[in-house]
Amino acid sequence: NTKTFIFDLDGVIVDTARYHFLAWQRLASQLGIEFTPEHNEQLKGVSRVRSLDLILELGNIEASQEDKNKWLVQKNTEYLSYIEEIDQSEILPGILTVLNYLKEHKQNIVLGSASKNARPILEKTSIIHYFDAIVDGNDVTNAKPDPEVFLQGAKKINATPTNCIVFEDSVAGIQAANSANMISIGVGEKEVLYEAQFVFPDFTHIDTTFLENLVKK
Ligand code: G16
Ligand code: MG
Repeated sequence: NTKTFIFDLDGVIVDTARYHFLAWQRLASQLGIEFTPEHNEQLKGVSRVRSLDLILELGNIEASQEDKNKWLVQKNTEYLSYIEEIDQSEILPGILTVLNYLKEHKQNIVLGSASKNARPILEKTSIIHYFDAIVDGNDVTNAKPDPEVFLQGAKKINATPTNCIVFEDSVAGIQAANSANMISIGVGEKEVLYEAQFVFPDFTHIDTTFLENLVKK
């Protein structure tokens, strides 16, 4: 039995969600907008452009395209400075065990991320070789909750969506997986990710019996 396991990047494989938050928070405070971790939940998995729009809506700010472009560059420059020196130590607990298990059992491993910075992160953390296919923010036109990123991932290795399993830390990502007709597994808080078919606090709670059952299904 071969299944396709699709991993989100930020907040699932690496602890970069907090860097996105810090960079957005800096911009928001500069614009006089209060931006809390609760607000940030809605930005997770959402594209850079859409994230800025959500923050501006929060502060009731209408801006010119020129200003928006400037702020997008500013946010990304700050984010890049955080990830510049990222290494294996920022891989989230339990991830390598799960990736190794799936590789040993000849399962497909795919990346489905909204980030345009996904490839350099996979390279710097030395895990890019695990992935049979990579779909990121440079490939898709419709951001999560649209299922495009996951459907493209499945297509790249000729997998049927119902044979795909998605790991996600964001509400938008879980909704994307569900509308792609894939099995959705939330990594994070049950209260936030209640739309997922399964939720685990982190990958150390996902044991091999659970994975084995997904493969057999
Ligand atoms: C990620 C993050 C989002 C971020 C988006 C775009 O997606 O969760 O917060 O806004 O990518 O990232 P970038 O600005 O680097 O292109 P994911 O899908 O990996 O969680
Ligand atoms: Mg994420």
